[in-house]
Amino acid sequence: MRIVYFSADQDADQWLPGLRAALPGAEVSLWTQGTAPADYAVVWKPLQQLLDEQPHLKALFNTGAGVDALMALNLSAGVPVIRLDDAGMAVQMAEYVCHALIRHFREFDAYEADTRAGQWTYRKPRSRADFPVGILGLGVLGERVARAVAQFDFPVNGWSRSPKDVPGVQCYSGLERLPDFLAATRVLVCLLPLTRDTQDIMNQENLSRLQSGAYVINVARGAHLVDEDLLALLDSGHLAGATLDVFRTEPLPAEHPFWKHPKVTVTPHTSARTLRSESIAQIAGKIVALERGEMVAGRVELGRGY
Ligand code: NDP
Ligand code: OXD
Repeated sequence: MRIVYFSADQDADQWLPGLRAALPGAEVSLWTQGTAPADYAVVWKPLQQLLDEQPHLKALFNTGAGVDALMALNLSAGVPVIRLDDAGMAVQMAEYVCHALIRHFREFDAYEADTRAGQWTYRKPRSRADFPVGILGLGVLGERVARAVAQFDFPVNGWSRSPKDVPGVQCYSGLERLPDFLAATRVLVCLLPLTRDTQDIMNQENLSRLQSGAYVINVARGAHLVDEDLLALLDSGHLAGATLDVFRTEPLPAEHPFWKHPKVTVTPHTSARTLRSESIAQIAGKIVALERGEMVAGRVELGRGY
């Protein structure tokens, strides 16, 4: 069996030996222009040329959860695309979102300022009931985050394309229920895939529907958020703040207003990193399963874009 690997950002020196160790019978090589046809490709943000030169793959594995970079290319309809399905990302996402939520809810930024000023100041406790958390996307990551947030007794809402039943979560589905979901939400978390239906979803109209003093946590993709609309609503006071991990242009350009905005926290697309050994183990397990003719989780539906 032949496997080719290509990544725009990951470290091939580590991935190639890892894949070889996990699949000892396979010939694993780095993809370069003109590489012989392979059975499987393992990729992150590949070049169109790789897809054009490898049109008969048994499967194309994406070494991330989001497949928007792949969807922007010309994929051959007959090649199954398989994405990472948790692989250690869900717990990272849960801790990142809970951290951002609790930091905001418990006013840690204000306490930090007091500490710097040498001031011993109590703030009135806030009620969790006044901070309902709404999660856009109740998939592998969104549902894990919803369960983690519910553990802290915040009211939790979730929004997905198809109807769901998640214990402890008020579930909404479909575009027609989006306004109700937003009106019931004070802390908005985005964990949607980036598709033509979800691009720009956090815009002026939708963000204005959130409860007053709302807080936004974007851990999905930068193009879900209309930057200028967020800034205008922060400045008007409708929004209290935002924690943003993903941006339209990454790295975030030095001149972008998010860097210096007092109500915005920026992190460098780090909320849930691809963990190499977990990801290699998952991909190798799926290759073995496919070779046996079995179904595997994480298959992308090309028509819907995720
Ligand atoms: P899933 O595919 O498991 O979940 C996606 C969820 O979004 C599903 O609940 C789906 O609904 C819902 N959804 C999709 N389209 C729509 C729509 N048009 N309207 C309403 N709901 C919709 O993905 P994951 O949870 O694994 O990952 C989510 C995203 O997180 C990734 O696509 C990626 O962009 C981002 N990500 C970011 C990382 C980071 O470091 N910042 C790391 C990893 C992922 P349904 O269940 O009905 O299909
Ligand atoms: C992913 C990511 O989609 O790292 O996995 O953003």
